[in-house]
Amino acid sequence: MSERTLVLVKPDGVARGLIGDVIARIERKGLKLAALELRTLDRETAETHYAEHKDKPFFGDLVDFITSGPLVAAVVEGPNAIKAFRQLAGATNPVEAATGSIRADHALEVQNNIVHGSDGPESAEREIKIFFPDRF
Ligand code: DAT
Ligand code: MG
Repeated sequence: MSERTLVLVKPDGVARGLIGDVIARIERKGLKLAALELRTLDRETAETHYAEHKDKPFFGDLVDFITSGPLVAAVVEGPNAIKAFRQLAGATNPVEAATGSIRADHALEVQNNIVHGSDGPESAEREIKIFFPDRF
């Protein structure tokens, strides 16, 4: 069954010229782009997107980071899109991510880990509404 997930190429990925690499991996996997946009988040949108982490010690730094420059927001769809993209991304901490994943190939530290992907159907629906409120 086809499903949708929200993917971000975070400001570090954009600044390092990795938009094309991330999109190429999505396409190579067989997933489809249903929406794609470059934008810079305001703090309120960033805080809403990362609301589940609001009580964590790293929340302030996370919001600073995700609002620090342009990012790419995408809706990606296909069979098992949520898990499929999480597999492409690799584990949150790049030094624990599977060899060959985006985070393992391109990152060293947990905050600057290049991409975001929704972690389940409810978060996907919630996050897609934040980024593309009128389109899905
Ligand atoms: P993921 O992005 O793999 O879904 P998450 O939802 O647990 O991971 O955390 C969201 C982001 O917050 C993550 O991509 C990077 C940052 N983060 C997570 N744990 C962190 C930590 N211990 N220190 C600093 N940043 C952290
Ligand atoms: Mg998460």
